[in-house]
Amino acid sequence: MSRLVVISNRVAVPSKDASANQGGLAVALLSALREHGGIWFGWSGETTEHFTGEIHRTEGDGVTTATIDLEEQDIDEYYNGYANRTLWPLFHYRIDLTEFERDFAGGYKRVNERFADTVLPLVEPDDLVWVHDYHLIPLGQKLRDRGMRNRLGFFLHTPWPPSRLLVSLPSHAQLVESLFAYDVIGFHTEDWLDSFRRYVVDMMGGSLGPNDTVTANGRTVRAIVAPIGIDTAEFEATTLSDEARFTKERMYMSSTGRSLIVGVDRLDYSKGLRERFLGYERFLQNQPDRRGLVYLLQIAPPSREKVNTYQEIRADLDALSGRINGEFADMDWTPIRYVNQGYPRPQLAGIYRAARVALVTPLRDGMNLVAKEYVAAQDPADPGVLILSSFAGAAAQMKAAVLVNPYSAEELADAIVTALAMPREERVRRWQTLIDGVRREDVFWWCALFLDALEDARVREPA
Ligand code: GDG
Repeated sequence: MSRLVVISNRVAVPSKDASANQGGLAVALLSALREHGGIWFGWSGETTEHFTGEIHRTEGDGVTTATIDLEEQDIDEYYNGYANRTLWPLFHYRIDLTEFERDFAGGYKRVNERFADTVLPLVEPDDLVWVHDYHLIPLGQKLRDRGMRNRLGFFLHTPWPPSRLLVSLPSHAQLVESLFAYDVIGFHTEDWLDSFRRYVVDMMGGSLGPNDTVTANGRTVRAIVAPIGIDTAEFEATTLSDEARFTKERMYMSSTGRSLIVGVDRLDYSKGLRERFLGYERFLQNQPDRRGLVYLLQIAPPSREKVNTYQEIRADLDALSGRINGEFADMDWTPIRYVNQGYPRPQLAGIYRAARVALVTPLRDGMNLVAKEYVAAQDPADPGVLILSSFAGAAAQMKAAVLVNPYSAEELADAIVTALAMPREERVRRWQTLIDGVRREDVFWWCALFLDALEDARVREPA
């Protein structure tokens, strides 16, 4: 079996501690690394005055991590700049928030080159190399420029935008062209893959071939759909842990007789939090009899705090939740508990389990793992109801959820009414369909799907 080299912006630290705050992606990639042997390479999260390319290595639990420090300017231009002020909003269809700065593009190129220069000596000829996400799209090309012949894969965790939006990026042509340096590229859904294919055909004069291949400028790449899942077995077990049960009881005791509606999202404009609050407000307006019988717990740990739009959305949500609470709260009832902190995973599992309804209503999302975690945390005999945005990648697999248009306050309000009133039989029926999918297509299935495709690719001939 070939060794695996995973490259992503940040690296997860291997840990034997099951309660460690590791997301499903980290768990899956670490287990693939354990199985194949190999290295996880990325930015350390630390800054250095002058970039040296010095590699910090850790070995632990069968996995080697290798990280580098970046300069302050790199972080401003590459991470906070091109990745999170240019590509992230653009890929989430928010051209109004997209910033086009030459310095950002320069920093993006520089850091991708720095990654290529430093990781190259760590890679052995037969290794599989798997690059992750929008931070590192051109990395494959940079590695090929330096003579790498390995099988190279790329996975995009965000949506791929329609060509009409993508062409607003000044260097869209180079960006897409650079993807042809890979052997396999993966997207979460048919929709994102379809947008990519259309760009190749319409904008590059490329063509589609058999076996998911896409050809342009004399290069062929396999472009596949590989929807990510969660570590379902682990999450189901976590839900039954003492810490999760205790948290569930704590939730019940803090709100006797009231139904919990939960939202869990990184504080990000793509997650539709503003629209969600407005939908919930509409529900309170339309349903005076239900006031006092429900409450919304929105967990929203801040992210990307150096980026202006994130500071703005935070201020906006502070004001909006305050206004809604001011208008509807009673002496013994607060309609929205809005919390800007994260909780350990077992507590999160307990909160999901206590919730009658989950509101997962992003305006645009590559996949959305919260939807899957919520399903995995339910009591099979009395499950809650998932309200899911049709614009999340997860909607393609989770059609048994109550699907909504997250922009419509009326639709959100109606969906909450439907969910709260849904008879147990129907809840069980929908949940069973959902959990079957979440169990079958878990994160290990995803990892194997992608790596099998990559193993099938051929090592390149010497140039
Ligand atoms: C990107 C794509 C795609 C959240 N709050 C807490 C907490 N979380 C965890 C959730 C979940 C993860 O963070 C969020 O994952 P999502 O998938 O919802 O969203 P992104 O962070 O935007 O991820 C997305 C994903 O990549 C994978 O490809 O699905 O579309 O945007 O696991 O549970 N975890 C803990 N405490 C919290 O308070 N422990």
